[in-house]
Amino acid sequence: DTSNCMSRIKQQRVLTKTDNFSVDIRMPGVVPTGSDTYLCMAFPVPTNRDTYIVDFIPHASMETVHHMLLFGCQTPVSTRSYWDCGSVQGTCEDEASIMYAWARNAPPTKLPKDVGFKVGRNSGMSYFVLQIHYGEISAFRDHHRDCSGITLRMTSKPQPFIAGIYLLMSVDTVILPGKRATNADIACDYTSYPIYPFAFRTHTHQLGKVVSGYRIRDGKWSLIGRQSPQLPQAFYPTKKEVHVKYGDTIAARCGFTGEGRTSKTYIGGTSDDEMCNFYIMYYMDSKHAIPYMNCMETGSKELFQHIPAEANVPITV
Ligand code: IYT
Ligand code: CU
Ligand code: CU
Repeated sequence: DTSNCMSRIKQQRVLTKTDNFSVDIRMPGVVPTGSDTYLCMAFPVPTNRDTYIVDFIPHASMETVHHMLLFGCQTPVSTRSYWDCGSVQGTCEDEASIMYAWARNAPPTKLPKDVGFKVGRNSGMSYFVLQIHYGEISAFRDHHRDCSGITLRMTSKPQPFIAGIYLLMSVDTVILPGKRATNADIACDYTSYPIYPFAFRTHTHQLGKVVSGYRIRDGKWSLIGRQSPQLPQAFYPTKKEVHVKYGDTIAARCGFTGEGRTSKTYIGGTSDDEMCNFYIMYYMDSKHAIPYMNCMETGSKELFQHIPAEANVPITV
């Protein structure tokens, strides 16, 4: 019957329209109190139902913002309008998952078509937490207030592929003072459904020279990404298609130098400590998607004997 059919089309159109919406996450006009201030703000995910982030639109002033990170989690450290989240306070009480990174002078990566980050209170992601690292305080001499942030383009339409993050991190690296080169190695067997990496991000503090991530299949090492952690720590697009499937190994190495230090450097939260992180942003078939995975194992010496030489070559910036 025509009227019925027309109303169905109409309804669908309305649905498609309201399926898409935007969420604006902006600092509430802040003035950092010193150089290198980290400010965070929490924003409740606006719906209980599953929704998908399909695009990120950054709004950041180059002069004031050094970097921005967006996390998802269950319980932010605070729900005040904003808080100081430098090394001590942090972002979330529970585990935070990184979803987006903007860094000065780095082009931000787009999600591929049909790929979305799944959020919503039912999927264990109740809050967005925006972290902004403000650089030089001198940029605020004119007493302006900062409203930098990110607009999320969202949809309630289920996406064929779910975006996720695989984080490799070292927990026990010690860098000896004066020693020219120390490696932090991380490796885990991959035992889940296929993931399709499309971007990667490296993170260390001052002593990191190069971070490389690989898939190992039948003894062959394939590069997922290699970057200097001294360059803007954004997500960079992968250059080659390297899929990861059940039975593969995922591995990463961070190259550090202990030169210029007079005491041992450990993994930790301050800028005098170090970190070794390799983040893989991937998509996965939504049928069996796992949005976050991590690897904290050191891998065997024998395995890392076969790492490509490039992983030991510092990237000069
Ligand atoms: C000890 C360490 O390496 N911390 C890293 C990795 C990390 C990230 C997240 C650890 C946890 C997380 O929930 I997300 I537990 C670290 O803190 N990395 C920083 C940011 O916190 C994301 C970075 O810039 O990569
Ligand atoms: Cu920064
Ligand atoms: Cu760190």
